[in-house]
Amino acid sequence: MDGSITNGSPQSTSRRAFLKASAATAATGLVLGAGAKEAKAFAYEPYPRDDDLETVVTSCAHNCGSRHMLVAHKKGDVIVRLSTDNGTYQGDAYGTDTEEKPQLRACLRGRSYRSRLYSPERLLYPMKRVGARGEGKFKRVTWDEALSDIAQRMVYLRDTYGPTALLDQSYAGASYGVLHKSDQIEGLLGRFMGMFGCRTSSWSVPSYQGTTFSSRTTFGTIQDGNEDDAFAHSKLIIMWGWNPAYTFHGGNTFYYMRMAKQRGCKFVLVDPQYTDSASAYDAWWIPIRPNTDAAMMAGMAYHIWDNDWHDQAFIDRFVQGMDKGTMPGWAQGQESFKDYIFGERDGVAKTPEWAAEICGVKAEDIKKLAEMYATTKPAALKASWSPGRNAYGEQYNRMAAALQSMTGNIGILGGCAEGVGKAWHAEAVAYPYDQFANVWYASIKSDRWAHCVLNYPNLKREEIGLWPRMDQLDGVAPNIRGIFWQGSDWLNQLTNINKEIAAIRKLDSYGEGESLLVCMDSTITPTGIWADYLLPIATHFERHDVALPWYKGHYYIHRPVVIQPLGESKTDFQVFTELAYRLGFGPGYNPRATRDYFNDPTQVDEAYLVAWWDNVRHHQGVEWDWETFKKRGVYKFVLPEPHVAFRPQIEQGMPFETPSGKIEIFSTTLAQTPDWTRTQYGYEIPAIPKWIEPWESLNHPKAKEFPFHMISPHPRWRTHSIFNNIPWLRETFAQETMMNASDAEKMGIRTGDTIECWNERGRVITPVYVSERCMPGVVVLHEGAWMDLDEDGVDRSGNPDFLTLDNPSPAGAFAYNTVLCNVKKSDLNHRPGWDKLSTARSHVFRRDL
Ligand SMILES: Nc1nc2c(c(=O)[nH]1)N[C@H]1C(S)=C(S)[C@@H](COP(=O)(O)OP(=O)(O)OC[C@H]3O[C@@H](n4cnc5c(=O)[nH]c(N)nc54)[C@H](O)[C@@H]3O)O[C@H]1N2
Ligand SMILES: Nc1nc2c(c(=O)[nH]1)N[C@H]1C(S)=C(S)[C@@H](COP(=O)(O)OP(=O)(O)OC[C@H]3O[C@@H](n4cnc5c(=O)[nH]c(N)nc54)[C@H](O)[C@@H]3O)O[C@H]1N2
Ligand code: SF4
Ligand SMILES: [Mo]
Repeated sequence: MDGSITNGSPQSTSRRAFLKASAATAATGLVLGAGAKEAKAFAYEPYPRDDDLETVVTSCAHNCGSRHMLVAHKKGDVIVRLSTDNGTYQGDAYGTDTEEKPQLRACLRGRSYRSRLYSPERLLYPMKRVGARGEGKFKRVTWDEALSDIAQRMVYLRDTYGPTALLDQSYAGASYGVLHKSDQIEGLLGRFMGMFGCRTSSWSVPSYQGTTFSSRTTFGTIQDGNEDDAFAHSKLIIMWGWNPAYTFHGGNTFYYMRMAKQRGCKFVLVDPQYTDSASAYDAWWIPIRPNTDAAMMAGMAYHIWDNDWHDQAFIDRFVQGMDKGTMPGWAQGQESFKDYIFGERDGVAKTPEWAAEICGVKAEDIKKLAEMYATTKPAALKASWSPGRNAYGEQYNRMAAALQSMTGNIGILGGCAEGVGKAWHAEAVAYPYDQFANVWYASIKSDRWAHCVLNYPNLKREEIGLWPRMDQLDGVAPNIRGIFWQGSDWLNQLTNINKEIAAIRKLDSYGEGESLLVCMDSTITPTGIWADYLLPIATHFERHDVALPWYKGHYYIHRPVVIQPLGESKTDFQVFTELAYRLGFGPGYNPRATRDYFNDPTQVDEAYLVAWWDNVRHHQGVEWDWETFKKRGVYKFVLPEPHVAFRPQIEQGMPFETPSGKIEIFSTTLAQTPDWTRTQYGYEIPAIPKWIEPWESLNHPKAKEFPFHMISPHPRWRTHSIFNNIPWLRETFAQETMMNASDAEKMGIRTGDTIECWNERGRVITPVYVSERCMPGVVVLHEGAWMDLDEDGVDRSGNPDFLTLDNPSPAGAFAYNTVLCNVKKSDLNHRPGWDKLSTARSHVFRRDL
């Protein structure tokens, strides 16, 4: 025992000895015959054999970057094993996996889902808070008690504080399904609160609000994506802040990128860290100072023009405002993009040398990349969302669109116009998506809610991105008194957590009954700990739905009720329907249901889904009926050619969905906005893409005090905060901060030490990983760790959102990656996750408090 703790070798010796012994036993068993146990050569004993199990096709449901098939193997009502697509489920031969119809094979998170489903953190009963908010003390109550009290308090808050008193913080926890949705626009909560007559909605998407703005401004749509198989046809792929080996982005991205590699495609990575995607494809790594991407791209544009490598015919035909000749008549004399790049107005030519000073990339490298991109056809500049999750992130994405346009890489196979990158169109909505969907009485920028609460009523509209309906343009700021978290762990995931906690304290100060916090989730979460009520929600294994692809992919996966809901959990739809009945609008909210829906949703859910499927058959030419789809479990469309965004515009001259019908590098809408204070942005946004200095970066004077730029990418082993409590996954990757070897050496820091990263907003503790894969001056810490504050206000889990800033970028981008901090060694313990604490938190489940 002692030996196995202090030193691994005795353990491994005994493991080897054990294996030897069991091999010997098995061998003897064969020889001995009668009397010994019959050898069936079954590896999984004592687990049930496949023949004893029922096999059910389903899929994951979260905001995880993709959508794959899971196959549940169950005995009775218990899932004993999960596997994934093996090619057979659509009726093909085992192993079928083609370029046109690839398998949808699950990642490590999906495959470990069983341990999340049955985790000790599962919420099984409605819980009511009995301690202070955030203390984590709850008692079990009945559904009736919880829902009566919630309904009563909702009415009181609405009637006392008006139709904006309740804040909708639903988010994409349950996304890319057709019936049980938790998003801000098509979600179940938005419709429920809208019909109730009290809702402040949260506009702006953490993922890519700056990118959305860019895609809409430039192309008039966020459907600017190709299907992933188009990557197989590129000759050059520039992964700009894109790491699909880690951060999933569509169905089978890596498979098609490998095909491209096999066909001779070259790869480049522009990123402060050297990623696994780069090493997989032997990419040329260009380390860049975080948040300076727009400057580097401007330098590339200069070099391309300077050498006449641009595609003038493409520009003249399809683009507005790229140069003087393509400025619209009404804007003659205004600054075009080329004017800006050559410094005609500001006297600053955006040369590669100018850019090199800002972004830390050598001018020769900027030139070399510009040449590669402009002279290799077709080339995919995949400008991912992360560098846009920054102060002025919208400028980076618009600048990328300018490069994609000037090289004529839009609308052609092997090129790339992404952006947001939504590709093939999925029929997305099943439940009644009618005039009551997404009704709001005020809308604020999502991560300014704490600012709104803390400063109410002394707020300027632009401070919180307040966006009342047009007829209420002079509306006042909402007096937020309640929050519903549904499918979101937003207290843990939005920016500047300490400020959010201060906002909750302010709600506390209003007194008992004067505010309401409700968290609907399938597990206890760091957010839930702060709620007054925890409502246990059935997972996607426990309710009926259909899975949609995440941004890319052309298939539908059936998602049956695989097992009965654990404990007393109910679906979100059941809960809102029952609450709606209590509040007087049940039949309107869920027209197909009666009140018995709370007891049994089976028939009603089926009816919604059948209606949806009929729509799919009608619009998308699917030959299968609903029963066949249910039997097979998956329907994969085979497209006649890879889907490429804007092909019809380029090949057939269809107009783009912009005001001018062209790709708008010079934006009609932005140029014609007379008063920025009357938009939800509040601040001026230039009509052409420009480099704008972010409010924190390594070039900022503040870097003297806080010399490290922290970026917080998405973890391979989690979906944001989901799966943080799964020990299997934490065995694969650890929450740690990566820093550069020369920085670490100067500070006497070595791999495995514990460090503190801090700035004026917060402090976090993690182990450190010292590596050359991270450029000097940068630290990398993945988002999504379950916050765990100690009594001194230090977060021991290593959640970067204690350090992020909630200031909005003008177009609404969350500035998650605009963070300066400092680093030092620490004696404090890192606490990797709550499973270590689950006994400490087990009072959550106690009935008798
Ligand atoms: N495994 C996994 N996959 C996911 C998710 C998940 O939680 N886990 N979440 C999904 C969701 S909701 C989203 S929004 C997407 C996010 O997708 P992305 O935004 O593409 O992903 P990130 O992981 O944030 O960042 C990708 C890369 O950008 C780099 N980067 C960060 N800042 C900068 C910068 O300023 N400049 C440059 N050039 N590079 C920078 C990071 O080092 C990282 O390698 O991922 C989706 N996929
Ligand atoms: N520092 C930093 N922070 C970031 C980011 C970053 O890059 N850096 N990225 C941001 C991005 S892009 C995103 S998208 C956000 C994600 O932020 P969140 O959406 O808050 O993150 P998740 O961890 O996915 O939380 C979803 C929650 O929904 C619950 N859930 C799942 N299914 C259901 C359901 O059917 N019903 C209900 N009621 N609940 C359900 C899950 O259990 C989970 O607790 O994080 C953001 N935070
Ligand atoms: S990428 Fe998402 S859908 Fe696919 S297996 Fe992983 S968690 Fe599930
Ligand atoms: Mo996201």
